[in-house]
Amino acid sequence: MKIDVLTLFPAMFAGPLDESIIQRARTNGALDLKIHNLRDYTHDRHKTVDDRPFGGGPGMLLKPEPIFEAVEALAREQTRVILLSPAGRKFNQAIARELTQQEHLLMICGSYEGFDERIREHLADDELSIGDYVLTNGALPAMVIIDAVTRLLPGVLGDDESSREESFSHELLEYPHYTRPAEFRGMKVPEVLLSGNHAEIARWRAEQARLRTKEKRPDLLK
Ligand code: 9D3
Repeated sequence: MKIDVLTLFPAMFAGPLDESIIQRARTNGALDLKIHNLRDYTHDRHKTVDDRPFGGGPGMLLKPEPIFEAVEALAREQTRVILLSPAGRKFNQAIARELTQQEHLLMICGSYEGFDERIREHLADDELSIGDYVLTNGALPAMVIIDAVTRLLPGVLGDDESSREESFSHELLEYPHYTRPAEFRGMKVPEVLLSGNHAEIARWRAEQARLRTKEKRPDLLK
């Protein structure tokens, strides 16, 4: 999958996507990620990306010209153009799975300044938020979505990670896990896990997953 990101803060992307599973996906070719500075699509001396709202009021807006030019330079026929903003539909695992079906994503990060509405109306195929809290810009949300989508791409997780993914994709919280030692500072691993009785262990785990979900995330059971 190819992902292009348009942002005012390209330096924020150095680090989080250069480690671990995402870095492996990039080196093995599953993910082709490019970060673009919105200011590179301006033409004036001051590299202006924003302006004051018509009709007055506080704050500034991202102006249409640099964003239209960037999308015209970066998007192709099969590109899904995604605006990141607090007003978008809320990102979740189902949307992550849906996005894995796209050949090319172009993610446009908002800043604390909103978008001129014509960007939303004429460029965006989709508008996403990562949750109901206020961030300073859309760079972290873009990285969150890239991380969630990339790990689902074919060949990115190893066989072991993939089968764990499948066995936990039935939308409950996980049961409690323990490793050695069987007793640590007086804290004991539940006896059933040491019993060797696999049917009983499976029953205990299923029960724990249900209890834990009911306690911490009752919304998942509805
Ligand atoms: C709260 C009123 N606004 C400020 C003038 C709107 C606003 C616009 C842009 C507030 C924050 C931002 C910056 N955030 C994002 O661009 C953003 C975001 C977020 O803040 N929370 C969750 N998901 C996302 S996706 C993009």
